[in-house]
Amino acid sequence: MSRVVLSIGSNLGDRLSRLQSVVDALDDRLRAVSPVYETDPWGGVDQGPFLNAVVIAEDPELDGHGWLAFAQRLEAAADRIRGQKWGPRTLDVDLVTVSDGDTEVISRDEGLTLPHPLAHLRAFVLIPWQAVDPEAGLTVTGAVKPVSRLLAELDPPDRDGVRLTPLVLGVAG
Ligand code: PH2
Ligand code: MG
Ligand code: MG
Repeated sequence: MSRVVLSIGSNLGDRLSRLQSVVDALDDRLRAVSPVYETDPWGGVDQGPFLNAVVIAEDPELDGHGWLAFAQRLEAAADRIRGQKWGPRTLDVDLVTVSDGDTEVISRDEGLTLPHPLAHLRAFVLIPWQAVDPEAGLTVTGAVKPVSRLLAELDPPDRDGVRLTPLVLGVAG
C-alpha cells in the first residue's frame, strides 16, 4: 500500500476552492485532511498570504512517480503557470513523504526528491501535518525525526506565521 503526505497551498484566486480540488480528486483514497491555515509567504518573495493544508492519502496503484504525476495534473488543472521560484501560485501540490507499506520511500531521482528536501524547515507543512498525525516522523539527513521536534527547532516567528482559520475542506461521503 502506498501512502502519501501532501502539502497543498494557494495564494492566487479562490484559494480555498483550489485546495478543495485536491480533496475532491483524492475522493475515497483520502485518509486525513488537516485544518486550513493562513500562512505568511516563505522564501523571501513579496506576495500575498497562502492558504495551506496537509492531506494524507492511500492508493495501492501509485508509487512516488505516480503521486507526482497526480500532483502535477491537479496543478495544471488549476491553471498553474510555472513562474518565479517560491512565487505566487494558484495551486501547489507537494509530496512531503511517500511510504510503501511501513517503508519510507527515499528518492533522489531526476524530478522526484523524497522526502521533500525542505519540508523540515517549513512551519506551513509541519504544523498542519502534526495536527492530523501527531506521531508523524520525517527522515532528515538520514535519520527519522518526530515532526513535533522539527517544529520545536524552528524559530518562533516562523511558527507564528502559520495561523489556524475556521475554513474547512469538505470530505464527501
Ligand atoms: N509555497 C511556496 C513558497 N512559499 N509559503 C507559504 N506560506 N506556503 C506555501 O505553500 C509556499 C510558500 C512554493 O512552493
Ligand atoms: Mg511548494
Ligand atoms: Mg511544488
